[in-house]
Amino acid sequence: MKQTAIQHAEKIQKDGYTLLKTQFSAQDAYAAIQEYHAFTDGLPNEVKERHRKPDGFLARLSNFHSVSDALQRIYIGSELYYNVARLFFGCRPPAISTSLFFANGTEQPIHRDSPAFCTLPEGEFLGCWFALEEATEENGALVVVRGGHLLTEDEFKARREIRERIGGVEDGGQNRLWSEYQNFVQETIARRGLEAKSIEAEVGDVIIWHGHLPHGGGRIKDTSKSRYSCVFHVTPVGNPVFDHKSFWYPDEGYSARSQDFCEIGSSGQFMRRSQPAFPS
Ligand SMILES: O=C(O)CCC(=O)C(=O)O
Ligand SMILES: [Fe+2]
Repeated sequence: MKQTAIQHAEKIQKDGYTLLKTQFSAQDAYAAIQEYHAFTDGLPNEVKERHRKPDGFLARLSNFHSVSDALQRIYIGSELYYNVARLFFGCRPPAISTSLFFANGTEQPIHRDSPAFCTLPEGEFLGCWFALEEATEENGALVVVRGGHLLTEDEFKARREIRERIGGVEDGGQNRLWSEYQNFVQETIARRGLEAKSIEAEVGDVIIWHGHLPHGGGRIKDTSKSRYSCVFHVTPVGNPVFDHKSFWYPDEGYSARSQDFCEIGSSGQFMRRSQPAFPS
């Protein structure tokens, strides 16, 4: 039976994620992949080589949606996604804060995105992953820890302990804080006996995860295979989003990302103004 928007929003609250089947066409997915190739082919060789990974694919590209008509079409055409996100945000419309475009699976260890998308109040963030190609055991499906977003009992104590041990966010501190935090998340999951499970997806599917949901990229059996996908990081329109500095030092007065939003076409939906880039 088809689930309604409210059932999906409830599932995100309860389980930390939900899967929306077939929200856009394979044709639009193909168009987005073609646009990605046109864009990356046009980059200077030196830039491409700098961002090429050992597996031959380019590293993740942020904010490609800002210049891709096909990605914008896919995003605004997904009505169920919009209704679910809107309900989740207490009836405030979602807007794209940033996005990441992946050409293949990531094999990212289990982590929470929350240090990178720090909101006030916390948790006003959803990761919305759009499958431009199927994602399976072969090319690395997404992995989620159901219910792991609710494990918050030691949260502030652990953050303080890590912060005091590592120190500031400069000179590589940011990366060490990130990995220590993710170690804490993984240890908490293990202690509570939760297990990661993989979610296979078909082209056109959308997986939405809660900002605190531990998730990652599953093992890739065949590393020659692509797994095109785009994940939109969305927040309620106009809600300030801070980065890791505020996550770790909330009272230091670090400023939020720019609050310059523009309409996506004439859809009545919004995205933060941005440019594609390879994040470091
Ligand atoms: O695509 C994946 O394998 C993981 C992506 C991810 O963790 C993210 O974008 O936050
Ligand atoms: Fe993530």
